[in-house]
Amino acid sequence: MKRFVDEVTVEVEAGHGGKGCVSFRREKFIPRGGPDGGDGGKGGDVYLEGDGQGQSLLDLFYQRLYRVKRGGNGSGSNRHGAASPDLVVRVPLGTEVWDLDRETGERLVKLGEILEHGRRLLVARGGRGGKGNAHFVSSTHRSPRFAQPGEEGESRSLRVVLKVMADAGLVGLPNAGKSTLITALSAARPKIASYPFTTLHPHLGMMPVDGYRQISLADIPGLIADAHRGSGLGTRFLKHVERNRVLVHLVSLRDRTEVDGLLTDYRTVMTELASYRADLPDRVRLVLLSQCDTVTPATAAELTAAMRHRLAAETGGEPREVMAVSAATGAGIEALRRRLIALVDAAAPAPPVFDS
Ligand SMILES: Nc1nc2c(ncn2[C@@H]2O[C@H](COP(=O)(O)OP(=O)(O)OP(=O)(O)O)[C@@H](O)[C@H]2O)c(=O)[nH]1
Ligand SMILES: [Mg+2]
Repeated sequence: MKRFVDEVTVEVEAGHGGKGCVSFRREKFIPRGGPDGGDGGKGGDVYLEGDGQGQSLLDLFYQRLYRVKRGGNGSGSNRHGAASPDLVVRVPLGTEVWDLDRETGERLVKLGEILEHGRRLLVARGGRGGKGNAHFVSSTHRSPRFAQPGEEGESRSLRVVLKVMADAGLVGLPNAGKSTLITALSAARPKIASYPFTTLHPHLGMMPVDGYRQISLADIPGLIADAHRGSGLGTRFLKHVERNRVLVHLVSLRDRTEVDGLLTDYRTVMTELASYRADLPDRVRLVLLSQCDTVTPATAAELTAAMRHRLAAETGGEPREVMAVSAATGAGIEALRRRLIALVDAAAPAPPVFDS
């Protein structure tokens, strides 16, 4: 994928309204026609619009200024100026928008967030057109020689922040096999390699469900101990976990013969999720023991059962679901696909994100 941008500041300037016109009817043989100056046209608005295909804010990184033309001026014979067209800037789902103080760069107020394809958020309103002198006739004022100028369009400095939004997010330590798995489930092609932190930013993939529907998956960069304090890729990417409805936690079986090692890996990531946001561990609906082809089938089965048992004892309540899969051989992948669909269907939408 091209460069990934998840935070950018842009300037938006809606169109000013066109000027109202001062004009008097001039017709042959009618010496003193009445006022007939038309109104100015409205200036165009600036909107951000959700684009379900969008993956990053790269376009906004390259174009930082969005300015709309002013509305057309009114003219004689009561002709109104044309409204100038609105400007629509497409952004990926999960984008939030803040109004910035131009002086200090501080965030003043959150203007909103865009979570649905096609949903528009007004970020700068165009000015109304000025009224032409035809509006100002009254019994005492038969021939007004004034008209309104157009109203100014709003102008703002915006901080635009993307928190990747997906039905299911894949989390785990570096090298757990998240990118390999999303490649097996979707057409996404993040880089895969045997060194940690291969994935440097989230990748979205679409897993087909049937002809009409797909489930979005997010491959999130590896998390390590103290990620919430900034270790590894740290908080930069933890924010991309927040908007996933379901989390799938990958724990690699590679070189494992006992359940304790798996539990250590598992807890490391769960602790980071909880430190970032207390309700994130609950969103982990599925623990995947990945790379199961690297151990014997008997070991894989044994460790899966042991992990299930230990996690059930740990939570004391609802047992966590545990499955073994191999993205390399395809073992367990079909079953995983079916479980993912069911889990996403059963999950509530992700709760509101932190304003960070
Ligand atoms: N044998 C086997 N190897 C796998 C499997 N899945 C991943 N691997 C290997 O494990 C290594 C890490 O895989 P990645 O998919 O890059 O791991 P990741 O979790 O995305 O890692 P980061 O991006 O660093 O967080 C690569 O060398 C993969 O080829 C599997 O199912 N079986
Ligand atoms: Mg990866």
